[in-house]
Amino acid sequence: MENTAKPSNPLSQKDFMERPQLEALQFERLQKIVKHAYEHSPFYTKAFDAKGLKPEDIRCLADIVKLPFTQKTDLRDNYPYGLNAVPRSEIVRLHASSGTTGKPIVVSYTRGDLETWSETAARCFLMGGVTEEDIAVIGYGYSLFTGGMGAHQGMERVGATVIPQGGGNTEKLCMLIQDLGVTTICCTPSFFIHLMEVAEKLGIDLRKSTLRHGFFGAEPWTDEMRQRMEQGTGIKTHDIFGLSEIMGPGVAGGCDGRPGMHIFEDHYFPEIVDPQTGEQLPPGCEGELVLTTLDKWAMPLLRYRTHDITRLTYERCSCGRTLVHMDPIRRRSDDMLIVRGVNLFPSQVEALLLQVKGIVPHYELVVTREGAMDDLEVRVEVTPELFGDQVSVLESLRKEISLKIKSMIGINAKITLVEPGSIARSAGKTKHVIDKRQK
Ligand code: DLL
Repeated sequence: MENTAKPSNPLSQKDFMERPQLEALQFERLQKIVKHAYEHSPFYTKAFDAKGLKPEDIRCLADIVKLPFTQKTDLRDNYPYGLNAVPRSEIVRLHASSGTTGKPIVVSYTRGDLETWSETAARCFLMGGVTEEDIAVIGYGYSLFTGGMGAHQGMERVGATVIPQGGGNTEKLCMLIQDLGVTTICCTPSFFIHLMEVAEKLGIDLRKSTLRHGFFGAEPWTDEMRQRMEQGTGIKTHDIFGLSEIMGPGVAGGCDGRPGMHIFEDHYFPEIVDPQTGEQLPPGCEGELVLTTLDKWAMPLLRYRTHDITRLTYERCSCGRTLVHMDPIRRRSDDMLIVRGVNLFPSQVEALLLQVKGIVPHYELVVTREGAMDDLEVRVEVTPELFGDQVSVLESLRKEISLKIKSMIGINAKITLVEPGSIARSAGKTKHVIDKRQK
């Protein structure tokens, strides 16, 4: 049965707009942002001119298909500020995420953009039932990564009491949950399962704790993980989705109705396209999610190819929301790996390896899952001269690579130096990734 009762919080009421009203708002915002991008970002001026397109050519929402796509490579090629459409003085925050090679991609926000971001993150938490009575611990990293700050702002906007713990430090987190009466946790799903294991070892029964909600995202997770988390702790789990390029966590969030999430379409306009041809697909078809930021002023992104594979449905949800529903995201159309919530591309590791003397460009990344935590092993060949060298030389080489990966990508990887010629060669596309995690 459909739930028609709208929540009292004015922010959440935006989730229930009738579709004609929502679409009118989307169109009004689309026209404004397209004009803004064209007039203020040389990147878009060039891209529009190349297509012979003017902002006035966007006469209805369906005209969005006339706009050029944007890609991660556009951000990389125009690093760091090339897509910006406001003067630097209006930018109040920068974050960054993994690029496909050495440099990260940088994203900029105006004060208004941060407002929008906290609004949609807050709507996500409100959808999950968080109120100002809640005490929320943030277990996403506070860094260039958008997870920590994004969840923090959203929780503050709801009015919950926020504990900015950040990633890691599991034992301390267990203590905080117990001592401070934490009711809500935001972290990656794999980290939460790790937390459950640590709590058990410490003799802490999370079922008897005050914890009642968890908002998990930044990486794919399965129904089996959901069941394990809910049964093991008695909490209610909620999915939260987002990406740095578009904003950060809170582009979409899960309701109680069914698996998957609602996209906050009044700010982020979604399409599904065929990943091969780029052709827009009708509602209900599985394909690549493409997002347009309708009112992000510092760095507008038009038709951004997320590479996330999903499906959208527009029927009103059993929770009563009119917002489009997106299936849980379980896979991507590119080779980006997410290991412990950290994004990484094989090409990025390759670029780092090639900076190291004595390394040859034959490598593979082996991802495994021990319990709930992902592990990354980088197996890489060394030159024949080095391979015959002393153990201490090889050991310092291993350390050098490990440090580079830790500092540039932010992940502790096991480095295995292997004999020259031992990594399989291929005549076609080389397979650099062996992902042994269960899908
Ligand atoms: O992961 C933002 C975020 C932080 C979302 C905290 C949720 C919670 P990026 O580092 O730019 O941003 O990575 C974005 O992560 O394109 C998806 O492939 C994946 N992803 C994010 N949330 C989910 C989710 C943050 N709930 C990339 N389910 C995206 C599956 C997710 N995949």
